[in-house]
Amino acid sequence: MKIGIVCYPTFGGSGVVATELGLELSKRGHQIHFITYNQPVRLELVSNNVHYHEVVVPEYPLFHYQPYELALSSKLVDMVKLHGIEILHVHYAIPHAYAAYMAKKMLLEEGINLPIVTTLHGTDITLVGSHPFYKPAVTFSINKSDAVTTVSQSLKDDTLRLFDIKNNIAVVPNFIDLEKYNHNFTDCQRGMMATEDEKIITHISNLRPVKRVQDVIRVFNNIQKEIPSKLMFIGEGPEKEKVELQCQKLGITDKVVFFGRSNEIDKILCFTDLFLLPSQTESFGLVALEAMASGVPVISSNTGGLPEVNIHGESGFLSNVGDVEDMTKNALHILRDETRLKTFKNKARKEALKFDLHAVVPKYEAIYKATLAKRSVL
Ligand code: GMT
Repeated sequence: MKIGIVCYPTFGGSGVVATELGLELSKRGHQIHFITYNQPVRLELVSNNVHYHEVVVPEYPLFHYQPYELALSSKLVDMVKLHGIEILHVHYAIPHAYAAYMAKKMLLEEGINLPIVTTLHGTDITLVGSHPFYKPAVTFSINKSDAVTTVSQSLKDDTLRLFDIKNNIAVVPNFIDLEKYNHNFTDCQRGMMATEDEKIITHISNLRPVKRVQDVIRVFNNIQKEIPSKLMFIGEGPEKEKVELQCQKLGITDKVVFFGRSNEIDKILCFTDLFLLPSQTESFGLVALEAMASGVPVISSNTGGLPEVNIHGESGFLSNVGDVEDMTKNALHILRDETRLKTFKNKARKEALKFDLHAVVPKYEAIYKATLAKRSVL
């Protein structure tokens, strides 16, 4: 199949999933066309089956807001015609599903029926999409998609609760390339980050308020009072300054390593003992799965799709949002006993196996095939 993929090219989970999906589909013989405003961060153009087409929005002084949707839908029309793209998979409803619908309408005028598959990722529904300013357009674009998927059952439930949806929604969970995270612990260069007796705790996110990064620091501060440890803090975002200040106030700056954005999270997870994800809301928590695939137990909140990924008492523990004391208690329970820590590490990896990309990617292929088949009888 010739498949167009529209996504955000940044470090966000939706862009990562879209990129990994495209790369795996290309290995399975499909021709993939990424159409977005920058080359996706995890995209290495090493295969002749993978193409990247940049959407350029020309600046014009009259526009207070540059019209990205317009540029994207025009680019989609051009690329579909030029490369014979048969199906379009858009990740994140805003504004991708909307732009895709416009492109579909324009192409219909030329006798081309382009099916649209929309994958909802989380904040496009739970935080942004349901805002009254966007809701009518988001509802419309979801209902006009030829197929709709969500990354967890929880996100499907939220979508049906928040919007008037006429379409079927299939749940296709996020997935992971387990091979990439199958490292030998002795190769990790752990010694560069911590001493023998220190435990390594990690948090990775885009440091937006929804990630509750101050809770990460509170939990870590409690842990390090009991057990010598270091915190690896990866990501950039609006809460970073507050976190730096919080660390100064608590006097733990020397125990926290700020990495900024990183493309090497597999290397960091390799030497990590415990992962913290206390988010306010999380439709899936791809980063928790990445940690688990590295054999790292997860202490997270029990919100959204997280309980579908992080299994309480198996791959880690779940606590109510904001319950720093419970998260601390659970973290210490895992870290205090070497045998228990090892058991949790093994179980985290075992739970991650359920999300192997070889099991999940065929589900998307099946959706493409069914959607294309439906189109031919229209
Ligand atoms: O988590 C983020 O801040 C990024 C965001 C995105 O849209 O890229 O992630 C969402 O999609 C990911 C991939 O499906 C999910 O794993 C995240 O849980 C989800 N984030 C939220 O729901 C807050």
